[in-house]
Amino acid sequence: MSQFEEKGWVRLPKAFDPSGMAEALWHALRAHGMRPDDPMTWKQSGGQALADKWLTKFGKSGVFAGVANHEVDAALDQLLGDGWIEQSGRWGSPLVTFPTEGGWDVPTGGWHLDMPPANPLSAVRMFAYLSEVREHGGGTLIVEGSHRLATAYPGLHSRVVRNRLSELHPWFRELWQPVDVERRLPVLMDEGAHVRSVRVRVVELTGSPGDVVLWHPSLFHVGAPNASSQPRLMLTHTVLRRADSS
Ligand SMILES: O=C(O)CCC(=O)C(=O)O
Repeated sequence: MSQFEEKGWVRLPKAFDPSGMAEALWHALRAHGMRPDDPMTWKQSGGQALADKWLTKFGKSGVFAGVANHEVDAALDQLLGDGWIEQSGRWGSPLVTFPTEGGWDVPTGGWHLDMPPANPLSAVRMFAYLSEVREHGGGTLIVEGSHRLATAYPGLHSRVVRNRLSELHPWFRELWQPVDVERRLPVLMDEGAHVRSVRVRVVELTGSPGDVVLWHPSLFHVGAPNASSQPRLMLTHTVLRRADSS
């Protein structure tokens, strides 16, 4: 079993040349009053990524098209065969989270799947890193392995799958309705659990400029607080399996 099949994600280190991309993003942020050297101008968004329409539009303007190179294409071929669409040109929506003062934790709410479980794999989700995203620096949290449990609930949406998994195992209840506040983080992030023979664990997707993470659209995930001193700058994008692809 490949890492993607087993854990639901795989990193392509230094997959693209990030030169100039963070600067281009800052150029766009500057036009909306945010400056890299002035934290007073950094917009707060409840600890979550900025969700402004202009930012999404800017991301799809083609300025980040260089992420879609041969290395990333080849990795997508391996996962989806050669029948996929939407990779080139329009990469990708910026994920910008500015530092918050509230400290870092594993959120209880907001965990979701991006697509209902489907077989064969209907899409691949991607993150591309434009800044250094270190531990507790706003990297997305995933429940590694959860895509394999989610396949038992084809076509169902996040809330329903969440309820079913909570009924299935106390580890998921601790994630979403915590009781043991002191031990919650080690239980979720270090110990994990075996559920129906699948190892699950909360993993923080950190990364360096140029890294790409490919991940399963039915992996439980959530945005995390940025407790570092630096803004998190990433991109996200989806490629879809072509309907006529085997
Ligand atoms: O801001 C984040 O890290 C969460 C991103 C997310 O939920 C998504 O891209 O589907």
